[in-house]
Order: sequence, then C-alpha cells, then structure tokens
Amino acid sequence: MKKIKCFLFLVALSLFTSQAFSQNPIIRDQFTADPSARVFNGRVYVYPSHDILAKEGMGRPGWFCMADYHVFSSENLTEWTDHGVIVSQNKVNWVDSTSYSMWAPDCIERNGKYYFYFPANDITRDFKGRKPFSIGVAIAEQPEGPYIPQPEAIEGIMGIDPNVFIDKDGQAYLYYSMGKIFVARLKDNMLELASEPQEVKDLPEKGLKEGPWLFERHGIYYMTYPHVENKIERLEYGMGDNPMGPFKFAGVIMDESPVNCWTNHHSTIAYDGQWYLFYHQNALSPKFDKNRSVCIDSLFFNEDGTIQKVVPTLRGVGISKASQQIEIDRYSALSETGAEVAFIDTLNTFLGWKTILSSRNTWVRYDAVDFGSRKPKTVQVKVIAEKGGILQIRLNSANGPLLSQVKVPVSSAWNRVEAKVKKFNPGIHNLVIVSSDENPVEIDWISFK
Ligand code: FUB
Repeated sequence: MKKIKCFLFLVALSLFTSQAFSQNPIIRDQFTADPSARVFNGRVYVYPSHDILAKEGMGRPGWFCMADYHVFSSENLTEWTDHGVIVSQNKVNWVDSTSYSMWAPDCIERNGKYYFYFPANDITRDFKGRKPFSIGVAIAEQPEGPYIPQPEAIEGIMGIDPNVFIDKDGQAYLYYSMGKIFVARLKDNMLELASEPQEVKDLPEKGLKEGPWLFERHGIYYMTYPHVENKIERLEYGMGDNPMGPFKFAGVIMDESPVNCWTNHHSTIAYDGQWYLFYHQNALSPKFDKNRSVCIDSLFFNEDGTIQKVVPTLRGVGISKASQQIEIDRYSALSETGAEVAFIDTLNTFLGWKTILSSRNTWVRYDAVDFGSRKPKTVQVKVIAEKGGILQIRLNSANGPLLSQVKVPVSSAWNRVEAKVKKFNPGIHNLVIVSSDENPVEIDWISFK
C-alpha cells in the first residue's frame, strides 16, 4: 500500500511539475512570453504569458492566443520547474472564457501574500460594443499558488500589461498600458486604486509604448518599456526620482529583434549580486511571432546609473554542470566558417537544435561549464555522422587542453557515443568541441559521467 501511495504521489508530482531546459530560450516544451520575474524567498519565479497556437474557434486567427498562466521557478537560473497552471480563462468570473486574451501578467508579494495581476477581456464591461481589457487580481499564500481570482476586475482601469511596484515607504503603484503608459497608486489592500490613473510623463511622444516595468536602484527609479520607435518594439528606459515620474528618456536597453519578433516584453531582477534582464523572442517559432519564448541575459549598469545595452545571446546565464546534457547549440561562439546551428526537426521545434560541424577544424564553444572536483570517467555525445567523424573535446579554445577524442561511427541515425576522459581540470571552464575530420558531424548534446 505504501509503495502504491508513493508511486501515485510521484505520478501526480510529475503531472504538475516538470524540469524545463536551461539556456535561451529557458523554457522549451511550450511557448512563453512577457516574463515578469521576481525573487521570492531566495528563489527566482517567472510569471509569463502562455502563447498557444490558435486553432479554429480559439480567439482571433493569426493573433495572440492565451488561455491560462503557468509559473516557473529556479534557484540557479538554469534548471526551471514548471508549477503548472495557476489561473485560466474559464475559472475567472469576469473573464470572457472564449477570448484567449490572458496577456502579460505580474506578481508581487505583500505581507506574506502573493498578488497576481493579469489582463483579459471583461464580459462585465462594454467599450464601443467590445469587451475591453480589464486587469484582475488573484491571491495566493505561496508564490506558486494555488491562486484564488477576485470575482471582479480592478475598478477604474481599462488596459493591459499590469506591473506593480512597492516603494520603500510601503506605497504600492500600478502601472499599465493602453498605447501609452499609465500609473495609479494602489490602496494597501492591493485590490483598489487609491488615485486616478495618470499618463506617465516625459516618455517619447510617438509610437506605441506598452509593457511597463518599474524598478528602483540606488535611489533612481527606472521606467523601462517596449516602444515602437521604428517598425517593431525595442526596450527603452527613462530615469526619475519618483515612482509617479516624470522619467527622463535615458536610452535603449535592447535593440529590435534580429529575427523580427514584433513584440518584446521584459522584466529585471537583482539575484545573488547580479542584475538580469528577462525578455522574449520567437526562437521556437521563427515563422509566427505570436508564439514566443522567454530568454535571460545579464544586465549591467554604468557608474552614473545608466544601463548598458543588452545583446541577446543563446548561451544565456548560469553555470552548466558537466554532468548535465549540455545543449552546445546554445553556444557562446562558433568558428567563423563551417559551423552552424539548425532545428533537429523543423516540424517539431520543441525537439530543439543541433550543431553541425561540417569540416576539419570547425568548432563550437560553450562557456561556463562546472567540472566539479572529481575527474569524470567518460564523455558521452549524442551525434549523427553519415560518413563518420572524429571530435576533439577541449577546454577554453580550439587549441586548448584536450580532454578526450571521440570517434563517431558511420550512421544516419542519432547515436550516443562514449569515450574515455584523459585529462581533467577541476572547476569552471569553457568547453570546445572541434571536428578533426573532413566529414560533417551533427551534435545534439554532450555530457560527462
Ligand atoms: O502578449 C500579448 C501582448 O504582446 C503583451 O501584453 C504585450 O506587452 C506584447 O508583448
């Protein structure tokens, strides 16, 4: 009986939590967008939107389609736990359960309770014959839920992209957007406005602005937001000395998407002494930019408090353990010619990518791998090489210390090939895989045992 109970418990656990993948994008078994990241009780939580592919009868074809929200958490920014659905469109009184309009959310803690703010089309309101976007709140005792939605949306707001900031004096502010960015004070109950919404002043006049994210650092208040200055969104910011603004435009945090994702939407956290930018791109859906994926990169400040521009990377953040299956296609650097990354299966992008080393001396480098203190016995690589090949596993550079040499057999199917590890340097190093044969080799992942 005990064994059966234990088995059922494990089955239940596996239904509600699953380990997602590390590196960019950070979640690779579903689409995620509009990440609001928070640090609660020493752990990082991400509250994203959940993009799905619209089918017949689901919202507006070719548009955003979102029916619910998940929350994800991590301690090391590389291994993510999916805590499952926390709020869904068919379980909130005021939400139109056929609208698939659960857009960008946010979550904040106050007095031990977690307040989850989310926009959606409101069946109880009418704006020019439409159900407009309202913003509602769901409350939980734990960051991962269960969340109980309030029966009504917040009175006095029509808009999307809620963001909540609590200042040092305990005053809470709600920011949201509707083409422009607005702010209002919140009452202590976090559910009602304490002031009339007003437009946030001194941000660029022209072009859509949305997705506000307010944070404070060393007494400076940063209003950060996606803005269509040109054709698609880029992340910008203004600096001020008051959460209500005005904010003086201070620059661009991230340029427009190199792969033409129309939206970007972000958040920032300081965690373990480092600042991070969470944002989204359409890496898993290159042909349809309404199916997006959350990424993370490090964020740095200049001495005067201005923000250094963030260039999106595949490698992302965090340290990978050598014993993990390291997806080296999320590379830090590639040889100038002869190395490339492609989807394993373009019809199912959730299978991820592979690295192709097409000739001798082509290489891929993946930074910050922790080899620990004990020498691994073997290295395992998941590979295909139709004509066979030889891979050298090195540290730091294409000529760096040689850890192992892997002979890849002739095969047109994926194989896990193992080789002895000859040399070992304890600690954290950059890992380099070099092809030392003329024939192309495709690599899915590498792992040390
Ligand atoms: O995810 C739907 C909308 O796209 C968000 O609310 C905007 O910020 C944009 O990212």
